[in-house]
Amino acid sequence: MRKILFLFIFVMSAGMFSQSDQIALIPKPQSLELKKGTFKIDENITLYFEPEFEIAGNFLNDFLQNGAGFQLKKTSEKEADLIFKKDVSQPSEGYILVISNSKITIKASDASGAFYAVQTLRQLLPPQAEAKNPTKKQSFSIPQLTITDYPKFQYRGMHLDCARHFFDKEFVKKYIANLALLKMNYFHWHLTDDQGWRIEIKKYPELTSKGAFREETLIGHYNDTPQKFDGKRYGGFYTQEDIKEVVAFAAKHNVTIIPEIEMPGHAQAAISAYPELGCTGTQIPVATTWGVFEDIFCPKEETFTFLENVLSDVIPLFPSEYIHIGGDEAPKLQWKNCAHCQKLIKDKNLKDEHGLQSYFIQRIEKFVNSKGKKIIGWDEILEGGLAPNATVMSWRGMQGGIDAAKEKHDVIMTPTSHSYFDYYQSDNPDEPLAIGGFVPLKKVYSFNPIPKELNAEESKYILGAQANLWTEYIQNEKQVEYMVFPRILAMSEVTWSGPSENLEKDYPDFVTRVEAFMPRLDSLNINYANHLYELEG
Ligand code: TNX
Repeated sequence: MRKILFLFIFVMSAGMFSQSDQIALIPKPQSLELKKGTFKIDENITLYFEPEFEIAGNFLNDFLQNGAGFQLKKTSEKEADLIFKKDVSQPSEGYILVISNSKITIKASDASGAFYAVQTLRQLLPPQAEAKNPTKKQSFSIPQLTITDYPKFQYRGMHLDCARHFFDKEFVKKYIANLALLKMNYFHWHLTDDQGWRIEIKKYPELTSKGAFREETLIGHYNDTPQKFDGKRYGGFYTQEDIKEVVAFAAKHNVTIIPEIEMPGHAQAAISAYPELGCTGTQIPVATTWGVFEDIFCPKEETFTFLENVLSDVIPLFPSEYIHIGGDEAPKLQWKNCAHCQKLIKDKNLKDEHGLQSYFIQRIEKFVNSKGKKIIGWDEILEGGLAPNATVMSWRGMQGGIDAAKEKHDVIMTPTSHSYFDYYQSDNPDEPLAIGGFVPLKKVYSFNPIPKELNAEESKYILGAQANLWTEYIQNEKQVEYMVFPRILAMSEVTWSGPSENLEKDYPDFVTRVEAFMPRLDSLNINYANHLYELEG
């Protein structure tokens, strides 16, 4: 009944989508005008693209090769049936896709726009086109239409914590490919934490030989009694060759990878490998439980040298203009008890340990800026004074982002309330164990990254939003996907199409498209949660 009602509302409110079985575009384009008739894509269709649109053109041909068993033959602009045309009047990352009875024309002003036109074209093909290696050549009929589209936000991100649990490079590539399908453009790769250091650093081999492995893992809730350990040595890391491979893969998917190297907190794995980086100098193990730990980097010269050497190794691996330096959850007890830290506070005329953290981050920022890159930090970097060029990721709610925007700093919104996909998505008692919060699909869909506290001028500093997947309780790939899908579909629509202005109307329409999208997720072999869309959260 619910389904019929949704379909009814859907057809009434968006006549353009009346072929809902076929058209389930996510994120929803800014405008879509459906025409009568279809266009047949088969091996006789020819292709033209300018060199600037090579990534998009190649993606389309690789996609068709895999899913339909043929490629489009390249020909001249005049003769081609499917052409990519440069059109400087299109907005950044935007495109126009026109499918007529005889031609497909894609117009874009930049490579991203052309790439996203291809993702839309891909979603117009039936889900079977996503399945790999057909036994015989396929052909597909797609509707004639005109789509005019562009993103509301320039930053549309998804995060994955590969430190608490390790996911191999093949899975990370699949994760990135799925972002591309949804027109998301940033992958925030959480590479270091208390429970594991996951990126090879040539100068410091013990970061990975020791710091990438822990003796055993806590299973069960923070408050479970008795707590249990699984008794298994656990770990893994990415070599620099692995990283290069993933970065190259991301580039072909128009995704920028932002690496995160955590400091000064969440550093226990690094300190376990090199105890001199801590304030106590004692040998500690890689953490085996979850939470926030007292052992953090000590603001000594040798620590700064270490971090600068690490960053010098990391920066050339990633084309991203941003490097994420963490900055969250750094307890200050050890800095309170460390004579060197107290002397530094006095010498540099700092207010207290928060001032010292600000000094720490600013020093790192200077170094990162000197390499031509910008830092992003979690909202704790506001405490004690922001580093001059830092972008703030607001996670403990929206307030950090509001404060940063008022100080004219760029902001990425990632509040726990709407974008923590490690939180429960349903109230079903059979849900797999998760961290305590509750973020159902509708809650994600209701997200507006622009807080009402900001005026139009200040709102410009909100670059966009990101969902985070922390993996304390997420032990395998299937569970990663279960937590991410379908909630990421909502985040993609919020950040690309824009926040809903009429939830009661838009949400049922979205859910109908989510349901129609599921066969595509099946074809892509993605595990997803397919229940309880009504929860308000
Ligand atoms: C807080 S979000 C953290 C992470 C945890 C997460 C669990 C942030 C900057 N820090 O270290 O994994 O909560 O939800």
